[in-house]
Amino acid sequence: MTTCFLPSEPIWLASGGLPGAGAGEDAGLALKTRPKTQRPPMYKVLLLNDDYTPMEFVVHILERFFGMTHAQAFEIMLTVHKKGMAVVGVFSFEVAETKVAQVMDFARRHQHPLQCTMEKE
Ligand code: TYC
Repeated sequence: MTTCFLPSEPIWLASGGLPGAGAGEDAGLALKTRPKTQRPPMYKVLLLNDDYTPMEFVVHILERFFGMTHAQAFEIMLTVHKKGMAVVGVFSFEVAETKVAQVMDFARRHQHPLQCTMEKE
Protein backbone atom coordinates (compact mmCIF):
# COMPACT_ATOMS: atom_id res chain seq x y z
CA MET A 1 0.00 0.00 0.00
CA THR A 2 1.35 3.38 -0.96
CA THR A 3 0.32 6.29 1.19
CA CYS A 4 0.37 9.72 -0.41
CA PHE A 5 0.72 12.62 1.95
CA LEU A 6 0.60 15.17 -0.84
CA PRO A 7 -2.85 15.15 -2.46
CA SER A 8 -3.34 17.83 -5.09
CA GLU A 9 -6.49 19.84 -5.31
CA PRO A 10 -7.36 22.62 -7.69
CA ILE A 11 -7.29 26.20 -6.51
CA TRP A 12 -10.49 27.89 -7.68
CA LEU A 13 -9.68 31.50 -8.31
CA ALA A 14 -12.22 34.31 -8.31
CA SER A 15 -12.46 36.01 -11.67
CA GLY A 16 -11.46 39.54 -10.67
CA GLY A 17 -9.53 40.93 -13.62
CA LEU A 18 -9.97 37.90 -15.87
CA PRO A 19 -11.19 38.66 -19.39
CA GLY A 20 -14.67 37.34 -20.08
CA ALA A 21 -15.89 37.31 -16.52
CA GLY A 22 -18.13 40.08 -15.28
CA ALA A 23 -18.25 41.59 -11.82
CA GLY A 24 -19.17 39.01 -9.22
CA GLU A 25 -18.89 36.12 -11.68
CA ASP A 26 -16.49 33.30 -11.35
CA ALA A 27 -14.55 32.12 -14.38
CA GLY A 28 -14.85 28.62 -12.93
CA LEU A 29 -11.42 27.60 -14.10
CA ALA A 30 -8.95 25.62 -12.14
CA LEU A 31 -5.91 27.63 -13.05
CA LYS A 32 -3.37 25.91 -10.90
CA THR A 33 -3.06 22.98 -8.60
CA ARG A 34 -1.32 23.33 -5.33
CA PRO A 35 -0.15 20.31 -3.36
CA LYS A 36 -2.04 20.61 -0.07
CA THR A 37 0.75 19.68 2.28
CA GLN A 38 -0.21 17.22 4.96
CA ARG A 39 2.35 16.05 7.41
CA PRO A 40 2.78 12.30 7.79
CA PRO A 41 1.60 11.01 11.17
CA MET A 42 4.43 10.82 13.71
CA TYR A 43 4.94 8.25 16.45
CA LYS A 44 6.38 8.63 19.94
CA VAL A 45 8.75 5.90 21.07
CA LEU A 46 8.30 5.27 24.79
CA LEU A 47 10.65 3.55 27.20
CA LEU A 48 9.09 1.97 30.27
CA ASN A 49 10.57 1.49 33.71
CA ASP A 50 11.02 -1.87 35.40
CA ASP A 51 12.75 -3.01 38.56
CA TYR A 52 15.38 -5.26 36.97
CA THR A 53 17.03 -3.75 33.90
CA PRO A 54 20.36 -2.21 34.96
CA MET A 55 20.59 1.56 34.62
CA GLU A 56 23.78 1.38 32.57
CA PHE A 57 22.09 -0.98 30.11
CA VAL A 58 19.32 1.55 29.53
CA VAL A 59 21.88 4.33 29.09
CA HIS A 60 23.67 2.17 26.52
CA ILE A 61 20.41 1.59 24.61
CA LEU A 62 19.70 5.30 24.46
CA GLU A 63 23.20 6.04 23.16
CA ARG A 64 23.24 3.20 20.66
CA PHE A 65 19.76 3.38 19.15
CA PHE A 66 18.73 6.97 19.77
CA GLY A 67 22.02 8.79 19.17
CA MET A 68 22.11 10.42 22.60
CA THR A 69 25.24 11.59 24.36
CA HIS A 70 26.06 9.82 27.61
CA ALA A 71 24.75 12.82 29.58
CA GLN A 72 21.46 12.97 27.62
CA ALA A 73 21.01 9.22 27.91
CA PHE A 74 21.66 9.27 31.66
CA GLU A 75 19.13 12.06 32.17
CA ILE A 76 16.38 10.30 30.17
CA MET A 77 17.11 6.99 31.90
CA LEU A 78 16.66 8.73 35.28
CA THR A 79 13.37 10.27 34.10
CA VAL A 80 12.08 6.82 33.15
CA HIS A 81 13.33 5.39 36.46
CA LYS A 82 11.56 8.11 38.49
CA LYS A 83 8.40 8.74 36.45
CA GLY A 84 7.74 5.30 35.00
CA MET A 85 8.26 6.18 31.36
CA ALA A 86 9.54 8.80 28.94
CA VAL A 87 9.34 9.64 25.28
CA VAL A 88 12.77 8.92 23.83
CA GLY A 89 12.09 10.11 20.30
CA VAL A 90 9.44 10.95 17.70
CA PHE A 91 9.69 9.30 14.28
CA SER A 92 7.78 8.24 11.19
CA PHE A 93 5.88 4.96 11.60
CA GLU A 94 8.57 2.84 9.93
CA VAL A 95 11.47 4.34 11.88
CA ALA A 96 9.59 4.13 15.21
CA GLU A 97 8.72 0.48 14.49
CA THR A 98 12.37 -0.28 13.75
CA LYS A 99 13.62 1.45 16.93
CA VAL A 100 11.12 -0.47 19.07
CA ALA A 101 12.14 -3.76 17.46
CA GLN A 102 15.86 -3.00 17.91
CA VAL A 103 15.42 -2.14 21.60
CA MET A 104 13.17 -5.12 22.34
CA ASP A 105 15.50 -7.51 20.53
CA PHE A 106 18.64 -6.15 22.22
CA ALA A 107 16.99 -6.32 25.67
CA ARG A 108 15.70 -9.85 25.05
CA ARG A 109 19.13 -11.04 23.88
CA HIS A 110 20.62 -9.69 27.11
CA GLN A 111 17.77 -11.21 29.13
CA HIS A 112 16.50 -7.92 30.50
CA PRO A 113 12.76 -7.24 30.79
CA LEU A 114 13.03 -3.72 29.36
CA GLN A 115 9.90 -2.64 27.47
CA CYS A 116 9.76 -0.18 24.61
CA THR A 117 6.60 0.76 22.75
CA MET A 118 5.22 3.37 20.35
CA GLU A 119 2.09 5.44 20.09
CA LYS A 120 0.69 7.87 17.56
CA GLU A 121 1.42 11.48 18.47
N1 TYC B 1 14.49 0.98 37.40
C1 TYC B 1 15.71 0.34 36.90
C2 TYC B 1 16.64 0.06 38.06
O1 TYC B 1 16.44 0.58 39.14
C3 TYC B 1 16.42 1.20 35.89
C4 TYC B 1 15.61 1.40 34.63
C5 TYC B 1 15.57 2.67 34.06
C6 TYC B 1 14.97 0.35 34.01
C7 TYC B 1 14.87 2.88 32.88
C8 TYC B 1 14.25 0.55 32.85
O2 TYC B 1 13.54 2.02 31.11
C9 TYC B 1 14.21 1.81 32.29
N2 TYC B 1 17.66 -0.76 37.82
